[in-house]
Amino acid sequence: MSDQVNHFIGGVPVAEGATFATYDPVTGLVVREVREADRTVVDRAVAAARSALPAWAALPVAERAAWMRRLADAIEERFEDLVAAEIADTGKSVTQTRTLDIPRGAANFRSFAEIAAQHPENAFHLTDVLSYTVRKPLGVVAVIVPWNLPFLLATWKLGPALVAGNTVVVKPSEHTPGSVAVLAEIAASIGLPPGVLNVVHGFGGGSTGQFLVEHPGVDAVTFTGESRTGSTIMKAVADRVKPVSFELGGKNAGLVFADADLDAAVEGSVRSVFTNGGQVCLCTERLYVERPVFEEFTARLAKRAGELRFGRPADQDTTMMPMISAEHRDKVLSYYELARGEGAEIRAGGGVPRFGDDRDGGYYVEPTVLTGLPHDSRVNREEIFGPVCHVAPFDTETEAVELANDSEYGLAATVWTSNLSRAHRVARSLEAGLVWVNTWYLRDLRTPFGGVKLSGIGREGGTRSLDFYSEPTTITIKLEPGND
Ligand code: NAD
Ligand code: 6OD
Repeated sequence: MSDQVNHFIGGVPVAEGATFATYDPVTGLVVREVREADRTVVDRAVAAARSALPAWAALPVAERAAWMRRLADAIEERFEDLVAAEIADTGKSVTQTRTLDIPRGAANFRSFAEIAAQHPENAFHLTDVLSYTVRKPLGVVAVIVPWNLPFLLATWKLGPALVAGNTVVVKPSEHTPGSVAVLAEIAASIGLPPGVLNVVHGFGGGSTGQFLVEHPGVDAVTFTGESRTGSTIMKAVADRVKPVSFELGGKNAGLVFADADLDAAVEGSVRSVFTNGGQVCLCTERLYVERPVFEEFTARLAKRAGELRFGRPADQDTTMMPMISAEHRDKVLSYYELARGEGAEIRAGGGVPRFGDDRDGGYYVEPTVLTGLPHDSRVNREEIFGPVCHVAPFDTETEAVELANDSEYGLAATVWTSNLSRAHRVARSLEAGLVWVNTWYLRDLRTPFGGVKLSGIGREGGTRSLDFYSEPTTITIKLEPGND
């Protein structure tokens, strides 16, 4: 793709609007110039989606599913372009990008093609009454996504929205326009009907994102991002009572019991705390460890944190990536300072790595392990979204569950134990949409995905996604008795 990112409306690139720069998190240097969609451009995108809607919605689901498979195939053909675009915007390691971010894009389209094709309509029969439901698309759906897993999260919503018969206008994060811009090229190259998938670029509040969600021609909003932004969007669409699906922030707990396989718990926690630089909504930021193993676990986690490798994205053994922006790096560092101020013991990290090369202009922070903070400290309450966790001891199972649940968020949790009954009992007691036992971020795309409390509204995943992206109409027929 070129260094200039344009919108994609009605099947063609649109080079309109002021431009803004994006920056390479590895070096802080400019990556590309991006067009910012103003209200006029957003109008055009919504109009294109609206005009494509009747024909797309009228296609048999099997044909829309076939389009989803073609998109998946084409993603695999443009795999390396997508990997390059994602790395340029985020500074992710090539290893992660090749194994998680881009393959999940293809899997998202392929899975929802299968799920939609097998999704039955309901029918209910009483003696002389037959009721059944038919599903219709919502219409034009606005898809607004963040920067941490740009391609994975956009396609996670596009797959089900499109296969359900909606047309979409997607707005990637202002930090990470590249991979969705390649997806637009892919859509054009396979001849996806113009207007079915439209892409507009720009910022959020006071810019493209706000213009899009407020637009009267948008029938529903599906959003992934910060809880505060979710709340703002909810207010913006309240007057029109638009359906919303929100996947929001987390302050996820991990519980490590003394009976756990400690090697697995340490390595699993290294993944759950530091993957993607801790910039995954599912990452663990609060670890509670049963007292007999607290010291050993914490020491081993801190040692492993210190061993993570700040290589270049292209190096196969890179395991630590930069923060997305200077602003986000400063936010994470402000929590490291706050932790010091609140009296934390810094068991690993706590600062900024120095490289002596161009990476000193990038947005790196050290992976950090903290102990010694009170449960109600801000560091333990607020989502930081960086490579950092606080570890605290607990004495009883009840206490562990209470500590984990004492949060405004409720997205994900991990439980490390070798006691099967405890695993079930604790998992059911946790106030979280997702609980992983002896693993982390293991996904089956057919399962409901989402959070409780400040972490979101609704569930996507499997048929739940199709339920959100469509409206059922119940048709009830009074049957004449004895006429059959
Ligand atoms: P963000 O809320 O700042 O931005 C997300 C998207 O919303 C961006 O495209 C942004 O431009 C847009 N936006 C911002 N303000 C808007 C407005 N007023 N109207 C319309 N659009 C607006 O989030 P972020 O910083 O990009 O992402 C990090 C956050 O996302 C973290 O809180 C993380 O936990 C959360 N997240 C949650 C999940 C999940 O599945 N629950 C997944 C990934 C990220
Ligand atoms: O794996 C997924 O489907 C998903 N929605 C992940 C979200 C990750 C948050 O950063």
